[in-house]
Amino acid sequence: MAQINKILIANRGEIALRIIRSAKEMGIKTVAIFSEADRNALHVRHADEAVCIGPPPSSESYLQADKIISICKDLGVDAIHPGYGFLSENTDFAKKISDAGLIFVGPSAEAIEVMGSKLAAKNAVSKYDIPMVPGTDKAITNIKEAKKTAQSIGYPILIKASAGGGGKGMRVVEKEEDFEEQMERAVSEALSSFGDGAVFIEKYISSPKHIEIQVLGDQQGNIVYLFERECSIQRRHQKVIEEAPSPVVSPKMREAMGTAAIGVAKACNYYGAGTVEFIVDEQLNFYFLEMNTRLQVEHPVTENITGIDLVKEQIRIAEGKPLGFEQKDLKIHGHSVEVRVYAEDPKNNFLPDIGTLQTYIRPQGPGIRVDDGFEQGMDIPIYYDPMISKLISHGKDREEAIQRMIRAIDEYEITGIATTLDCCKYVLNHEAFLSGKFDTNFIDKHFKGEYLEEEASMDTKSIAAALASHLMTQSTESKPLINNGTSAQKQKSKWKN
Ligand code: MV4
Repeated sequence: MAQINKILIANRGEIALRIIRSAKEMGIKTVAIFSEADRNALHVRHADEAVCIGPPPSSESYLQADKIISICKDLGVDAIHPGYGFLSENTDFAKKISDAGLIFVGPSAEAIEVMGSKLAAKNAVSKYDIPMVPGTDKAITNIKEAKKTAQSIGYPILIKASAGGGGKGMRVVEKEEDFEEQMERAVSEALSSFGDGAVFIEKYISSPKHIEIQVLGDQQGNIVYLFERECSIQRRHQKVIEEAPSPVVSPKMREAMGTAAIGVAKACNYYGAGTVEFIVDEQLNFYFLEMNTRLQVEHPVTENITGIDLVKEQIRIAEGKPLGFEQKDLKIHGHSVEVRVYAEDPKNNFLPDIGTLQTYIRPQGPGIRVDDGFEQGMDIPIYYDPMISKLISHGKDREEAIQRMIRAIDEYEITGIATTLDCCKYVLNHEAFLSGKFDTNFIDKHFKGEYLEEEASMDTKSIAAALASHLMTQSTESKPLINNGTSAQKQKSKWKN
């Protein structure tokens, strides 16, 4: 058993800060790394030590594996937490860390490698009776044979890149005549994007829900599942709203999915925190898609409903400690929702909006958590992910968690940058969302930028009406319509929300 005394966080933004906080609570010293664009970032201020690692582009800073490892040697660091993105699912990085005698806070390099290849993953889990979408389990080499397989599966089918993930390199084929052309495109796309042209086919599930299971495993071979997260509200493979538990998963289905997820984890001798992704069809059949071998952005909703700090568990597991609980000790407590606040303009086709956070006031109150890495006055750098923060609510049931989230969105004041907050509020109020009858097509199907414009002009109308009635009553005691203590800009954002 190895004790971790000093940890380096190979990441930035909200997740770096999130990890620093748990490490501190465990009495572990923290080291931040930062690029020249992040000199004033919160993760730098919160860490015990911080080292500049290079110029702003990720390739010259947060992706510099060798530099990161050499900093660990210089500062007497004994473990590296990779967060999500950047080097978190890089097999070579995990290998280099253990070769340097350091601890990687994550699974083995072998598990990362197997799950990084869709075909290797399918092959690894094949002995575990995991439901999978009908399709091929080998790379396609012969077009004629593949066409026959597609015929027997039935169109539409989906061509996927083995090295792909998160929706990259996928192609839908509606009918046999299109098969060859789409296949050629898929292979060349896979080659240019991943340097690996291996593709396979699956039956295309047209309106799936995306439901994932959080797992935790220790180095002794114990594995538990921490229930599901519903992640169907997404746009262009970027998640927008997540919640736990899922409104459509029954206790029986939960147990079946949990058992399948444990099978997937066992198939690669998994330890650490991991997520097993499933797609769920309209009849609520679930199929294994892939396993993410990292801590995920949406992990806080699971923390809320289980009461478990996933980062602390990751660190304890990396130290070689056995899990301190069993499956039967885990219960679901209430309901939790997360919205991702992106610096994107939903009125302008979600184009990234950069600039300065002129006003930045976080919501507070019961059951609200904000994970962010910014403060008022800071710039959102153009070099990285446009996510400003994650707003997370927790309530006794789904209704309370949603209403609490809407209340918190109204409290959140952000000016200077367009954000996706209004879009999230629109979704949270939508009948299809409230009823749980939604799938991964929700945003495309139900949301248009103009809806927000309409709302804004309605607000203008109601202001005019209030002003008219104010002028007509002319009471000397009446309160001013506009609070002089707040700037006009702040007011505008409040009304817009
Ligand atoms: C699918 C699918 C339909 N049928 N596979 C997209 C991301 C990658 N992890 C797998 N994805 C999908 N695989 C079959 N056989 C539809 C998707 C998909 C999707 C999945 C999860 C969340 C959002 C999605 C959005 C579009 C397509």
